[in-house]
Amino acid sequence: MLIKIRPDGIDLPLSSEITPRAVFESRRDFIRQLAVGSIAGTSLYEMANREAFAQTPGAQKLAAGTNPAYALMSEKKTPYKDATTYNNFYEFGTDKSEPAQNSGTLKTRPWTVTIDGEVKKPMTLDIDSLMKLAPLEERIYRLRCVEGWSMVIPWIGYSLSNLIKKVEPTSNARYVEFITLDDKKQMPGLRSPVLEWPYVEGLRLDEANHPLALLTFGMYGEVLPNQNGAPVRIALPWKYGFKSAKSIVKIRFLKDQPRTAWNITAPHEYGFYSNVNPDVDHPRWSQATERRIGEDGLFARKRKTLMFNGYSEVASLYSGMDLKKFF
Ligand SMILES: Nc1nc2c(c(=O)[nH]1)N[C@H]1C(S)=C(S)[C@@H](COP(=O)(O)O)O[C@H]1N2
Ligand SMILES: [Mo]
Repeated sequence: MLIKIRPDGIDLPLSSEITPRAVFESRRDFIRQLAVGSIAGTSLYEMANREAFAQTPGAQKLAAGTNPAYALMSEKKTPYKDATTYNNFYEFGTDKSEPAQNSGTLKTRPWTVTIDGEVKKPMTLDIDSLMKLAPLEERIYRLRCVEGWSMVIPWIGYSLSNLIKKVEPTSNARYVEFITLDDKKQMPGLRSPVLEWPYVEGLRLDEANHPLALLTFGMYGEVLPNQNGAPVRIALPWKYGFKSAKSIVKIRFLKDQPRTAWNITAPHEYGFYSNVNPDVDHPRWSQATERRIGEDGLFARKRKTLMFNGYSEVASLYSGMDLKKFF
């Protein structure tokens, strides 16, 4: 076994020398399928991501074309299985496996989202009307959790800016707050005081208007599974995962910076901005590298974490700001 050690100490096993059994078997299946001609209509790209397409039987499909301007095509998608069984959603328990096990009690229809505060046109929208407010598109984003792992997920939604335009923020609006459902009957985790409930998050208005900020209704070609934040969540690929609030019931426009769930719990560990930044360590661990979920195993290498999680187009939002101070 040859393992190249890079100067930065990150192990890079040569892919040609490592063929884990699962990969070997999936290649064999692939060849078998070629032989019986069952892959007609399936792109090579899909074949290369085949385990990312194994979805929940009976799940409601949600079709949307991929927007190539916002799709990481060069990275392998996280297998659907991992993205839906390794979750953070404390309203359903703090173990990674608990949201998938416990979120069956979440009732996602009927569901309304209220948008109010500093807007000229406050509104309460039924989830299905909200979903139709702008054309849905698929975007393949990296999601980097502050805990040091990442995934590559094909989300379905539209830029939050579409909704912001509809409600017409007043000149006082400088921040946007996202508020998650807070119902003990549906969310057993609310009985535990790990966080202050409801789960709240927030953005500066210009961050919320950045085209990357995705109001998200689906993933992997289907409506969001409950454990991933059904029926609507936000996806902010340049920020740590906890900024992307799930199961949103209220979006409020504010003059002042809102409090946020993790900042309330541990203010010196989690700031308001929480941009992915390999140069600012968490007080208890480094943020320099990350583990890609689905690549675990003896030879899985750690990836270097990129500034803004690789989304350098957001840098201008923070020009002139000391990102060590505003972490
Ligand atoms: N309401 C709510 N939203 C939440 C969380 C949560 O506990 N409650 N966890 C956050 C964290 S820490 C992460 S990493 C992402 C995980 O999203 P995923 O499970 O879809 O990958 O959701 C975020 N949104
Ligand atoms: Mo996270």
